[in-house]
Amino acid sequence: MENENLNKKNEYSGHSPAAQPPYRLGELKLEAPENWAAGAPAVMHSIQQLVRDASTLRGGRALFSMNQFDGFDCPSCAWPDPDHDRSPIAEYCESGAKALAEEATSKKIGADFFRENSVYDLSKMTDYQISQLGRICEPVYLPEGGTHYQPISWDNAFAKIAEKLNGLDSPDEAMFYTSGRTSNEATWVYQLFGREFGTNNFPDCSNMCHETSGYALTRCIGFGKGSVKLEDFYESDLIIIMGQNPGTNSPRMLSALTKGKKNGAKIMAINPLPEAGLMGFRDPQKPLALITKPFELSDLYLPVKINGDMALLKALQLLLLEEEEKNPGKIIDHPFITEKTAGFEALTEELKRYDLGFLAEECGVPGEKLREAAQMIATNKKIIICWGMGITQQHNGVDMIYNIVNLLLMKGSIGIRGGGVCPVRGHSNVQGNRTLLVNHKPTDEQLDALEKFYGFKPPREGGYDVVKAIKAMHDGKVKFMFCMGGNLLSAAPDTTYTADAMRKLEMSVMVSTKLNRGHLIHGKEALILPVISRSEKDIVNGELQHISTENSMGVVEWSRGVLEPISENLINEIHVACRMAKAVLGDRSVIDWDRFMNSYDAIRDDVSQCIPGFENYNERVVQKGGFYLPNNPRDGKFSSEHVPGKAAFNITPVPDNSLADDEYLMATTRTHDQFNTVVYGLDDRYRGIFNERRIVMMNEKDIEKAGLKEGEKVDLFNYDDGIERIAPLFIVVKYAIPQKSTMTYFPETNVLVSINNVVDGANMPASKYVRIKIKKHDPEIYQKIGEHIAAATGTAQQ
Ligand SMILES: Nc1nc2c(c(=O)[nH]1)N[C@H]1C(S)=C(S)[C@@H](COP(=O)(O)OP(=O)(O)OC[C@H]3O[C@@H](n4cnc5c(=O)[nH]c(N)nc54)[C@H](O)[C@@H]3O)O[C@H]1N2
Ligand SMILES: Nc1nc2c(c(=O)[nH]1)N[C@H]1C(S)=C(S)[C@@H](COP(=O)(O)OP(=O)(O)OC[C@H]3O[C@@H](n4cnc5c(=O)[nH]c(N)nc54)[C@H](O)[C@@H]3O)O[C@H]1N2
Ligand SMILES: [Mo]
Repeated sequence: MENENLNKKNEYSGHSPAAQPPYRLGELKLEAPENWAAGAPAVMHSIQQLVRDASTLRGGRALFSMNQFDGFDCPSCAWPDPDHDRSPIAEYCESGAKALAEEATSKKIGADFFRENSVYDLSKMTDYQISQLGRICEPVYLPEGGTHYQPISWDNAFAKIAEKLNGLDSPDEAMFYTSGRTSNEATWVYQLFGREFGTNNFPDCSNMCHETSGYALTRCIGFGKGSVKLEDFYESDLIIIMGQNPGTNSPRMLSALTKGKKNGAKIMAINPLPEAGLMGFRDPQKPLALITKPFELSDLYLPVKINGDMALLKALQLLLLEEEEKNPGKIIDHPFITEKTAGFEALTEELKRYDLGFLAEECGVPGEKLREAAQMIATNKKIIICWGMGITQQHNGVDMIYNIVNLLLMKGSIGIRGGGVCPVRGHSNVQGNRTLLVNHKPTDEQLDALEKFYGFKPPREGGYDVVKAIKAMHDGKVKFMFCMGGNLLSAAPDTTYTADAMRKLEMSVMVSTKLNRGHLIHGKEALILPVISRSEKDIVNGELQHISTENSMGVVEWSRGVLEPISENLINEIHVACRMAKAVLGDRSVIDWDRFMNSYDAIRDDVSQCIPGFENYNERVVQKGGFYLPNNPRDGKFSSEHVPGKAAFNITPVPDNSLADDEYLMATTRTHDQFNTVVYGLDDRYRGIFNERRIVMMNEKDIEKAGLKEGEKVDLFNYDDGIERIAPLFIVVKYAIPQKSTMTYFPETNVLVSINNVVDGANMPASKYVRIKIKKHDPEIYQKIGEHIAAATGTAQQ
């Protein structure tokens, strides 16, 4: 083909005929879902993963250093580590082992690979195939109109970036994305550069993840993070887990739940799916546990409909009021409410207008079960509520979190030992990124601190979040995209729209460890800048450096890699940001970037002067267990949007979720074999679904009503904003899920999520609230899907 580069087809405007044969489905295998997580199979899978290729030594050596005092922070999730003294071997889990195997692989790709494979050819691979290629080991550049990435020196790469950035009409025509693996130190220099350059356009993966939590918690209790510590799980009476799948996504949380339960806590799970990790647990690190019975986790499981949580939370509050009437003064903590909160009376009045029958119908959980749940809450005080994406990615997720807080405030359960709010964060340093100002809307105090300390004037206008940034690219307002990690193309909603937006860019720059689809759907010019990973040694001027991260509970700890870097031609993210700053700003800069590059202690010294809570950062971060950042709600101090000094009860509506006969609600979720957009394998072991990811989980009755059969091939559609969005070729799987609720995997169905379907207030994609239609598969459907879309969505398999 004369011009293979998809990017040449920038004129794409809708449907063009598919040029490639359609995606071929794998042979789907179904088994009964598991009712417990971890245990021997998890250990076996960890080991298999680590020996999968010739990287046994790289991976095996690393595993023993993961989450150890002198090792590195696990690159998988943000769950905190228990006291390091207690565990003779590293605290790790199957998901952590997989994440590590993924970055510690000995497979690599460089100039030869890119010479042999055009961007067009690579775009025909599936995400799973792309994930298998290995680490990128030298910087590469795609010139305008080019068909293949070609090698480039680091200096030339930064010169190209400088030329583009300095040629923009305004700094706001650039955006700087961050995925949550970037260290605190890299975060600091990165945002500093962006702000000295002149923009607050710092969209980040939080804008698709826990923005909802930060937004809601800041407004109702005055602080955007969770209030509990790990120890609180050990002392709790009741732990409620809503819209979160710990068995797969934060498996080390299962140890904390088990310990809490052994100390007497009850566990309640609220989820449309009876997830294995909510039902039972075998500790993979305790040999005896592998042969004894699994440990039962949930005492009560409430199979809520998708988005039914609002009605469910209202019902629980209503029932608590009823209980209080029967036992005045025993159920609700009036002294706490009077002293520390505002708005309780108005809430009481409002709740009384609801009828339990209506709420039970709306949430899909029978009244008796709701009463049982309310009893558990009524009779306990030390209550923790944990939540994940099942809550944050709802259009009314902010309202739902207000109601989680309402419940806890009624019980006086925030700011006490064993109780509080626990948004379970995703990426291992997503919380640290935000603390250190990767934030599209920094506060005046934060910017004042930068201005005072460094002496430049940071921009004061709020910047773009993810959804706004994509729209701005689409409208031609953003022309330059820089991504510090991640895979924005596949993580973002409305893949067709997003791909279109990215193809309009003048330049896209991706700082990455491995190849992903985001490198293949690019701006006119594109750069891939490969970096060392967290498990690798970061040596500067002959000295091994450490970086630091903040976990889900606000603990900052150091981390130091142990493996030799996969290639000599990699630099680290700190040097990427500093060298970019030097190339772009030159003599304009008031900051000594070399000082940062020569020693990360210098970065931490600056942070300790600018961000409250980081005093003596360098000394405290190397202490065992790191240090806690300040947290007012944990100390019983609250504030809210309209009432300073007090936490707020909020009144919110129950949404109308009525659906036409042929409509369903769809939530997009993760399999057990992926880390976000990185697909490790094709199995979802705990759910008993093997060898294919293009499946849709449906209730048996819905399958029958729709005239479908299990195993049947279907196409999925969304029609928001009057546009037909198509995800072709899925297999119907019968699953224990409430009627009218369906579940598919992300990123395959992101193409169905409208860019306008967002969480009110937080402006995140509502990826767990998508209206879809399901139709029998039509082989002609590919005529409607141009190769542009196929390349962006991974359906152009050859
Ligand atoms: N192995 C592994 N670990 C990971 C990740 C990974 O991809 N792989 N990703 C990391 C990241 S960035 C994050 S944010 C976290 C994500 O971890 P989770 O928050 O667990 O995210 P999901 O897998 O998307 O699924 C959330 C759960 O929400 C449920 N759900 C869907 N809709 C609803 C609803 O309407 N109501 C309720 N109550 N529940 C609902 C689903 O059934 C599912 O159990 O995990 C982190 N850890
Ligand atoms: N439909 C739907 N969409 C979703 C979600 C959902 O549940 N449903 N979840 C959302 C959530 S919670 C999140 S957090 C986002 C995730 O969005 P992102 O964070 O953007 O995506 P990831 O898949 O985690 O990014 C993977 C890439 O990061 C790079 N990488 C890995 N490690 C490193 C490193 O150490 N340094 C650098 N520079 N690069 C590295 C690799 O090249 C890899 O390909 O997706 C969101 N999108
Ligand atoms: Mo996330």
